[in-house]
Amino acid sequence: MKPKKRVYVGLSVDIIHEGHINILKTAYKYGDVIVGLLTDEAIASYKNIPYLNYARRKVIIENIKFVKKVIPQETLSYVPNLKTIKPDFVVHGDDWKKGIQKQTRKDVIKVLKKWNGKLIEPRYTKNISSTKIKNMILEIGSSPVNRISRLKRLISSKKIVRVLESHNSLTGLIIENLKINKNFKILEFDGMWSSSLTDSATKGKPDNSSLDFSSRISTLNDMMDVTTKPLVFDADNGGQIEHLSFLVRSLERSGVSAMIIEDKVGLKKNSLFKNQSNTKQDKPSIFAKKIKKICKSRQNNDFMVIARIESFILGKNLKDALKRAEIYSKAGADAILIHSKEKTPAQIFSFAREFKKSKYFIPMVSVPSTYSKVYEKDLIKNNFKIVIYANQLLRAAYPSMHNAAKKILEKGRALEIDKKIISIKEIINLIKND
Ligand code: SPV
Ligand code: MG
Repeated sequence: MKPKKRVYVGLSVDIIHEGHINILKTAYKYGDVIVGLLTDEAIASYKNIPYLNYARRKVIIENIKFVKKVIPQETLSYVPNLKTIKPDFVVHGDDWKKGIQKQTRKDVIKVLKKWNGKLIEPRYTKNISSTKIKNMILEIGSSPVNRISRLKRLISSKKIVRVLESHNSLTGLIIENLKINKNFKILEFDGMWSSSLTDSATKGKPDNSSLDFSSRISTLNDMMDVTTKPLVFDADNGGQIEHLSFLVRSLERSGVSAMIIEDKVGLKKNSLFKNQSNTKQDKPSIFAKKIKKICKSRQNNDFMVIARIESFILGKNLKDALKRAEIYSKAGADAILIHSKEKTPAQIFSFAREFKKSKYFIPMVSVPSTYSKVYEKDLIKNNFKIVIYANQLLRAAYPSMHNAAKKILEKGRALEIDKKIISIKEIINLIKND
């Protein structure tokens, strides 16, 4: 008996639908179907991570009668798996002729030629895709539990998790919906940062904790109502240790994925202020107690506590920062934010180099406000896992609003500013109402 032909199908299948079944059924007609199931990391390299993790997706695909075997496809490119398997056929819907997968398709055709393999492209099942179904589900609402865990999953599957400051629902929606295509990849922000600085400024108050946590949580809930992405909460120094468990409970209930606490005491001052006199750093052992308290209070282990080290802000040295990082990590912190107000990332990179060698190493977070020239690719090279763009949306909005107000005063009418601002039609249609 002639051995059966080998058919390769690359799939992500987050949510299985009739389009996938159609592809697998077609593939089955040509021989034994080997599914190269894209790993979470492979998917994260070009779009948002899947709802279901690799292990769960694998169980689903393995149990489809048309499938002989499931193997991991660890890259977006099919080439490494194809070279190993040398299939007689590759089956893929014809939708990849256009758009971001165009290049992947070309590479498949090229490599198949080497052993006379053939590409079969059944007509794409119209009006259905995992992304479409996912968006429909997301619109119905995402549960706080799902949302809390999402940040940890992003950290384990992405090279770097991109977080942008959000100070109200509208900025939350920008972060939620903005997607751009660049180099055959879909780029988007992974989550929101609820910043004490921009939340306070939006309410006309200084960033010195004059905005209490109930007000901060109220803004937070507004944002959570209309978005689904994870949120990282700036909790200043966390307040009194005796009150921390209540704060953790409120944040978890709202679906927050991580809280960041900074190791400063006394009247709070924003870290980017030049003059930090009268600002003191907490004793590492006392701050460690706060971390432990948060770990003990949380109900969901995926709710992360991130310890923010202010040594560099207060003029202390690398040794002090490193000593603290180890103590905080030992106390149970899930990640370390090493803060700096230098113009270059040299300071945080020197910390990263040393901390990486420590047995207490945990993921690192960067906030490139003053060293904004740093590229994400360099943060990745230096082992940073989260980047927080901490204030840019408010800084973008304020000058634009100020200028509009000024122009109306200057001209005695609004016409001159009309061309520079969103139209009435657009603003009416900005928020969906169905
Ligand atoms: C914030 O955005 O409120 C922060 C970061 O805590 S910083 O402004 O740099 O202190
Ligand atoms: Mg802050």
